Amino acid sequence: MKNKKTLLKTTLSIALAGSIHIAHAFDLTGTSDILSFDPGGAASSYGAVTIGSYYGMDVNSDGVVSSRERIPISPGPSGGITLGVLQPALGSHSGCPDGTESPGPDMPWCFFGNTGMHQVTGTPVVANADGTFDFSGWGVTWNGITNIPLGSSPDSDSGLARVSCANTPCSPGDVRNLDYNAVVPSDDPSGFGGVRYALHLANISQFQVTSIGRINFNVSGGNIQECNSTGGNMVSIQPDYTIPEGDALAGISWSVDNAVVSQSETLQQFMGLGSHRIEVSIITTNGLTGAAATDVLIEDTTAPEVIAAFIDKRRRVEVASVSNRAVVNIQAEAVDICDSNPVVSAVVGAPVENGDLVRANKRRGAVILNTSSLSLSATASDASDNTGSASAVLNITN
Ligand SMILES: [Ca+2]
Ligand SMILES: [Ca+2]
Repeated sequence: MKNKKTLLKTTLSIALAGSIHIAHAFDLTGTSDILSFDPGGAASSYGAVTIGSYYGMDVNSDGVVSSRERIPISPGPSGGITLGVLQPALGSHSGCPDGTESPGPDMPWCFFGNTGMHQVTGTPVVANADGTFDFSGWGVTWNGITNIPLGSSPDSDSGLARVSCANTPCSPGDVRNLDYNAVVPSDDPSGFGGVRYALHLANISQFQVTSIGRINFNVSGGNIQECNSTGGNMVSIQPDYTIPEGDALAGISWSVDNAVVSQSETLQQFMGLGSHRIEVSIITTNGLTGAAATDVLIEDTTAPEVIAAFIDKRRRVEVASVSNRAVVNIQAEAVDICDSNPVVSAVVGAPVENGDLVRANKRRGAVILNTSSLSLSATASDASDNTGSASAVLNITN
């Protein structure tokens, strides 16, 4: 018996030596890819467990693994589940644990008076890219039965373990727990065929979640857009991202030019002329986080619309020709889509000859000049230095 145990331990160490690093959406900190967990909180081998890690069997077949159906577990000699390698447990037997066992992911426990241990055979536990863990190789050795496979269930997430935050809402530093459900195969020799099984690993502390992946932006009007109202544009930005199945959006925060402006899923923000840095950060219920940034440029490339006209002072209509001694008003104004107050300048000119006489009367707003026509030229510029112009001619008849 002594020799057999030594041989089995040797086999186990070879399997562990083949450890491969699995890089996925989840990063593991520390020196090894071991999924550690807190030990269960009840001392009795079969009793109520309310804290820590446990497994449970729905032995009364009411569809629920109640607290009274839970058995606390604690990490095995390797510190927990070693990712990427098989982790067989050897030496299960009748009667409760006696120290002769070679444990795998967890220490031996006593279930219905007999010793059992969890193990990973056939397929190693690995972290999937979508944030789940592959538990299809999960199982138990109990009461001398080599393996009771617990790698599947009739549920849609058969063979998949899920990670969730201990608290709601989740924060990036929150404690993570792992939950896994399976059903004992109906033809299992243990006598527990068809019984539901649940695993809860509390505080998988070496385990850190990372990004939900790439976030894209749908910017109304595009990342470079023409100013379409006074001072800037109202911009709507919809983030485009993917959250793993079984997870949900828990929080979102938008900042524009380093100031937090919104916690709505869609950003609605007025942005003035110029370039703006838009940043979004997202956290899911399970604690996955994501962040991304984009730039939006609001520019004004449109010149002001300029109106230049001679207006008959009495009739208030634009005129192109007036008789001698008529009085007209100068109209020289501009409107701009983006700039509410474009700068306008205008000049009036007239064809003259050498020796012509000009009599000015500034106080009365009058110039007496012998000419047959006047020309008005107006220019306007907006805040972005776009310039528009217009002109008008007034003919003077006798
Ligand atoms: Ca039950
Ligand atoms: Ca403009």
